[in-house]
This record gives sequence, C-alpha cells and structure tokens, in this order.
Amino acid sequence: MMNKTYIGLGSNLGDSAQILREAVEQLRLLGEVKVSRLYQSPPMGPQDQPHYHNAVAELLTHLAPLDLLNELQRIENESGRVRLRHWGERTLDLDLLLYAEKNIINERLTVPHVGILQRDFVVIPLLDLNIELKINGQSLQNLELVQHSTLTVLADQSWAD
Ligand code: A4P
Ligand code: MG
Repeated sequence: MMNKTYIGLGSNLGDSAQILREAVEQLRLLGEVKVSRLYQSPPMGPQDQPHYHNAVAELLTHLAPLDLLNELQRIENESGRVRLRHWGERTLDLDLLLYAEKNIINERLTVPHVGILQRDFVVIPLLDLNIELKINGQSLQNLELVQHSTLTVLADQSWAD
C-alpha cells in the first residue's frame, strides 16, 4: 500500500542548505518526494543557537511507520549528525510529522509529531504542499500562527531539484 507521509527537515549546524538537499536526495530513494519552500526560522528552545533552515517533504512510500523511522534515523546518522542538546543545535533533524491519517503512540514514535500545531516552521511548509491539510479535523490554514509567522523564505520549491 502507498502511504502519504510528511517529513520535517531541520538543520542549524554546518552548511544547512546543502545538508537538507542531501537529505532530500536520500528520501528520494524511499519513494516519490515533493518539497516545500526552504525557510529560515529563529530557534525554538535555547536562544543561544543559530537560526534553523527548515522545510517539509511529502513522501509517498510503501514503508511501514517504524521502518520509515529507521530509515530517517539512518539518514540522520549517515549525514554525520551532531546533536548537542535537547531542542538544541543539530546538523540534521528528520521528524515523521504525519503518516497517512494514522495516530500512532509507542515508545519510539508519536504521530502526528508532538507540537506540530504550535510550530510555524512545520505548519507553513506543510501548507506549501497542501493548503487544505487538516490534522485531527483542524485546518492548518486557519491556525493563528499562520498570521504571525516568524519565517523567512530562503528559496522556492525548486531548491532541492
Ligand atoms: N520520536 C517520537 N516520535 C517521533 C516522530 N514522529 N518523528 C522519537 C521522529 N522521531 C520521533 O528524537 C528523539 C526521539 O524521538 C527519537 O529517538 C524517536 O524515537 P531526536 O530528534 O533525537 O530528539 P531531540 O532533538 O532531543 O528532541 P526532539 O523532540 O526531536 O526535538 P524536536 O521537537 O525535533 O525539536 N527551532 C527551529 N526554528 N526549527 C527546528 O527545526 N528543531 C528543534 C528540535 C528545536 N528547535 C527548533 C527546531
Ligand atoms: Mg527530532
């Protein structure tokens, strides 16, 4: 079965644009990929860290949720992931934001990803990919934070071509 999933990409260490491009290249090995625009976003969490590059990818895949998580963690590790502290700086973070319409809660995986609806750096790129997207009945485009975005557009949707 083919499943529509959304992956959040973030980086604020190293050459972030290049690191995210390479991550998208890896995602393309798992299925058909479309990307949002590329954004710069002020850090959520500790403020004494660089701004993030953020984007979201839509991935159509046959992989089951935990198999997909394994692949995402492999890509993070192979990118030479450095992560210094919780909510702190990292070379590459790949979060499984949504998996079809599924709700999943186990030790390794919570889907939808915790905090999606509070994070403009996730919601705004998701809207690039699907303006009508809803999460548990909540229309993303109607969220308050969409009107008060802290994001800067760095590049249009051709950034990962
Ligand atoms: N895990 C559970 N559910 C999921 C899921 N849906 N997708 C587990 C991915 N992983 C999931 O991940 C820790 C564990 O979460 C994994 O082992 C997996 O089994 P991690 O990325 O190693 O952990 P972390 O960095 O300590 O925390 P976390 O919660 O992933 O941080 P976030 O929420 O990803 O936030 N500011 C801006 N502007 N932009 C950002 O992208 N990112 C963060 C990290 C902080 N501030 C940011 C940004
Ligand atoms: Mg994470």
